[in-house]
Amino acid sequence: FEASIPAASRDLWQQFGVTEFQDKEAFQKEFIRHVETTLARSMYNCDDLAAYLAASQAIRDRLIVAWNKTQQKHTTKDQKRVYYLSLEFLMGRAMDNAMLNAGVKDITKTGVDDLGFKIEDLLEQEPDAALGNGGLGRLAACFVDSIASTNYPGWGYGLRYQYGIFKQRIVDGYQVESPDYWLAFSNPWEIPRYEIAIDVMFYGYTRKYTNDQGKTVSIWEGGEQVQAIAYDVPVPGYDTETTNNLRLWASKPTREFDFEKFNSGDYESSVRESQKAETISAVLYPNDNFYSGKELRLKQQYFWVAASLNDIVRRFKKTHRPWSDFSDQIAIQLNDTHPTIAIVELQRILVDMEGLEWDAAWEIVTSTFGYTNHTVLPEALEKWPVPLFGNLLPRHLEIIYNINLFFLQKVEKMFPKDRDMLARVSIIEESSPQQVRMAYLAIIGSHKVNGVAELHSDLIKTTIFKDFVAIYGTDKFMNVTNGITPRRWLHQANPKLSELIASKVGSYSFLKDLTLLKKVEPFAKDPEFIEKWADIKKFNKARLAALIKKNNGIDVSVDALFDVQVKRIHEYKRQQMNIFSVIHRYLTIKAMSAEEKKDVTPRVCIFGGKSAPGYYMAKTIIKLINSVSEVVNKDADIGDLLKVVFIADYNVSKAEIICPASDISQHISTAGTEASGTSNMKFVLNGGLILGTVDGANIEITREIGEENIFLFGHLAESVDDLRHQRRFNDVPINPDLQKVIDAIEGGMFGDKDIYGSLIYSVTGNRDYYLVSDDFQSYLDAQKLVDKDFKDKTTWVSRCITAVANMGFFSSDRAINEYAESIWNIEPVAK
Ligand code: 73E
Repeated sequence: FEASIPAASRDLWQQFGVTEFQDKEAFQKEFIRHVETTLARSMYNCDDLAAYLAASQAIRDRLIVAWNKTQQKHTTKDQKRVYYLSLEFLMGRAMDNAMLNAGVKDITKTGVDDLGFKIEDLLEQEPDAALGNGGLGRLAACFVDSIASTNYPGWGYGLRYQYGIFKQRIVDGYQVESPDYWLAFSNPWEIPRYEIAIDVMFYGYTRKYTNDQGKTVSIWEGGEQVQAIAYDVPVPGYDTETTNNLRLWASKPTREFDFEKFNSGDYESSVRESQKAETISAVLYPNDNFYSGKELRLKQQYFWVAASLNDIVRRFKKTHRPWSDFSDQIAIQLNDTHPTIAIVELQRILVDMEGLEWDAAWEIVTSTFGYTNHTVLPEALEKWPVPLFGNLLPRHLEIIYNINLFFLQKVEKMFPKDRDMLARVSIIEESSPQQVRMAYLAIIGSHKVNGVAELHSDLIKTTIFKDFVAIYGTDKFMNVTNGITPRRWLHQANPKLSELIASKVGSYSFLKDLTLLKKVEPFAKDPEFIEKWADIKKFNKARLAALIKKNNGIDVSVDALFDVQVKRIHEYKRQQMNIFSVIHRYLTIKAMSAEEKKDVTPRVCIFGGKSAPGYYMAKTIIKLINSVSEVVNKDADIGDLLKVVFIADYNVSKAEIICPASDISQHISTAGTEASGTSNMKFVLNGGLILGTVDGANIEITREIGEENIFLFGHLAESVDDLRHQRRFNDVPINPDLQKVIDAIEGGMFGDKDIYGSLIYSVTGNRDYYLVSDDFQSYLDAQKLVDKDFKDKTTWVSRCITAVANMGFFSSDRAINEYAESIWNIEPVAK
């Protein structure tokens, strides 16, 4: 390496090399140094924000030292690595996690305490890194934590959005969005690498010419050019030296942007052009489980993919290995179809730039990529209009046509004369305009395709990808059930429960091997343990009650049953069914005598979640929840028997407060629609029970914790099509209890009924696509059972303990080990 220090000077470097602080005093020295130099403050003007920044700078230094060692080791060992390509990384806050994983939590806590600060106050200063929408982005965050914690050599690649997911406020019951400018006070958790700048092209045209060997080759002459600048976020593993990298790209104008315009005196328009470059990575698209075919989104995808692949290929070329070694050294995982263009980009690099033969290149490509599908919802599947695609990426479209040609030739041979089959599996959909089906391209260009929970992985094989199973056989399709990191979702979110568990396990080893939770199972019958467990739940409920008081001004009793549904607002997740059942409960209590009321289990119904800004129905559901909340909470007949709360701006940090505080959490998607769900895992791991449908990972959770410890209801996935058909073509009456609820809304009980017209129509009419009416009765029955069972406190807590004891399977460490063994073929790096 050219910039390497000459041997004669190296002793000095080693002597003065930076070391990681090991004790409180060393931390304090670093802290004060950062206050006084990095921040140019002093003990006379150091507020919580400055103290947070100084503490995080000290911890950051520590991470960087570990990061450097890890990267050097990985370079020397030169083992196969994985690159996880995700357009979303919903990381949340970094400081608490960094302290925990680096093992310096106590040092920093007492360290700042001596210096006049409370660690909790400093942690509160950090804005969430909210570079994701929901489950898909949070999964990527849990996965990079687990890859580091299990010592695999792996990097994440994503975009450094200047604006994360919008902030949500509730005004007059409606969602109002405002931008999330999370970088306002600088970001100590990233390292800008201005020297790693990669040119990325768009538009232009392709040209064929004959090269020296007489071969006809195609080249892409781009129009627009921008630069990708790398920002590295260290990802520390828990209780290990391994600190991996999350590389996020920011778009910048190229250095010599439009000199012609500049020189011809058109300065303003040349500056305007350059500003346009920065918009590429400016904002995260705020749609969850929904595809919107905007050109800027495709630009984001190509920008990020081109920069990442350029980086990966550059690193590979430094090893001077032959191209045939590529997939022995590199695995690339596609988090949904968002990075699918990477398949085409690698083929382009190998064929157009590096001169490989098509077949040799394609062999390398397909053995490098793996594709994870996260949804079967048709409205979420990416399809790009051919004209838009060909305009932005003309050479890539040509390559896709070639990939498709060779693929269809193969299919033709396997299924001669099956014209329908060819049309069905073609990457190009023959609509007008034609569309590029990204999921099909992803399957064809990968060696493994996986779903994210058993039911989901089965469903993709029998529905949306059925034909591809006929073509490739079943081996290519597999399941890796999602998981969550126990570091953030148990220890950080619920330190008291973690401590109680550690007292029985004997150590915190369960944070590295979650199956050790099994050791608390015998204590599910131990009265003393049950009491301690119950006290912790109460403490966590009080913590949430305080947040509710502060944010909503509502008083809730910690003795009530806390019933929580927090997740993106979506019709398929059925928050509408939940709020309808809350209305039903309200009407029922209203009709009770004083005597009857004594039997009611008091409940706090807690909702939270964002709607995509353009999703009218989801926004209507939010409005209804807030209107119901208004009416119910001030009704003197009801008192503490029922409270309804909508927590605004649900995000990772709030989830860390909410998950440990539930008695019941709801995961009630129409069967077959929620691919996995991961918050279901978080709630159970924190000692709450689930009220849910037979969908996604709920099924495997049931298998692990026992069906006596979960409240399941509703129709099964296999009946859904039939029920939809029935409703569409026959006169199926609407559930009578649901009808009463609708009458109440239409009677104006919750304000202007006209607001809810389309919402009501969506569950009546002859559609009810999400089977709200069909499932309503069994939902109410399950709710009743919950009310009854909650009265027996001891049995309830005992069930919670048993459930937690059996949650070991849902660690993201387990998921990562499965990916590593059966898809990536990588090994952990030895000490
Ligand atoms: O069931 C969840 C799953 O747990 C699924 O809906 C979600 O992914 C989680 C992690 O596997 C998901 N998000 C998206 N698709 N599936 C998505 C699609 C387009 C844009 C943004 C997110």
